[in-house]
Amino acid sequence: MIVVLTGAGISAESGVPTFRDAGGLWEGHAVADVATPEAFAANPDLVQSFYDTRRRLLADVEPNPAHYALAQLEAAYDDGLVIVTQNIDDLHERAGSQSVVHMHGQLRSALCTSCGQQSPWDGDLAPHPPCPVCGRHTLRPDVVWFGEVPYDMEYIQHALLMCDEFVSIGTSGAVYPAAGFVSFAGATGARTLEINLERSEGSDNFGESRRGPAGMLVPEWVDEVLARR
Ligand code: BJW
Repeated sequence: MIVVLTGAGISAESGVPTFRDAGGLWEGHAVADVATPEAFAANPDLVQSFYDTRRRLLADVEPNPAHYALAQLEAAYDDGLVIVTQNIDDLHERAGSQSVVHMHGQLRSALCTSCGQQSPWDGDLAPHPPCPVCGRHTLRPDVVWFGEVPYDMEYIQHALLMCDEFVSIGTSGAVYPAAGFVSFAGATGARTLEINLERSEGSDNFGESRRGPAGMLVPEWVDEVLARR
């Protein structure tokens, strides 16, 4: 089985801004200033607006060759492929991938802080619409902020234990627990490969690192995997 971890870099060539590259600021705010429960408590309208803007951007972007190559691999690879994405966009699904775990949540979902219900959501949250389930005006973006526990960790840890190959694509390796997955998978004997535009904070932990744009390197890697079956 192969586990693929994706980060903001895989969606960069689709036009989705990354977090920590040059320009990775939103209206002058660093990600740490808008992606925390404390920021949301202090300035909910600012934080809702940050996510409303990104949700609207989804309508203007398309999957790129890296997303499509992973979907092609999943369809053709009999030994199993799990994509664990830190991204909250839906570009993997729109490319055709089915086995996708969104460990940091999803833009197209709202979470009610009163009743805990997750609801599919495509509109803005800044106007404080009511929760479709309990009616309270307490919806927040269904995303995982610093200090919160990522989604589906048990499932991810099991997949990491079982995999023969772990591939990380387009992530800076700056945020845990995702940054620790390579060590976890490597300790159980999995082959580990990093595909990233530049050297990342985690590069030294991988058996192999390839540098370049995901839109070029991921299709090449998928061709290699399919050729060696
Ligand atoms: C390209 C490219 C191209 C560009 N092609 N490549 C020490 C140890 C362990 C934990 C901690 C620790 N200290 C603090 C912590 C906790 C904290 C943490 O990690 N802090 C760090 C600052 C150190 N972590 C947490 O709080 C997490 N929760 C947690 O640990 O709970 C405890 C627990 C865990 C497990 C079980 C039980 C309990 C939660 C972290 C939540 C992160 N949330 C965000 C926001 C999500 C919503 C949103 O999208 O707004 O997630 S922050 C932001 O960073 C977002 C991203 O998913 C995440 C990672 O960013 P990513 O994807 O790596 O993007 P970039 O921009 O950093 O990098 C892009 C890369 O792509 C670059 O390298 C480019 O070069 C490359 N690139 N173009 C290929 N074309």
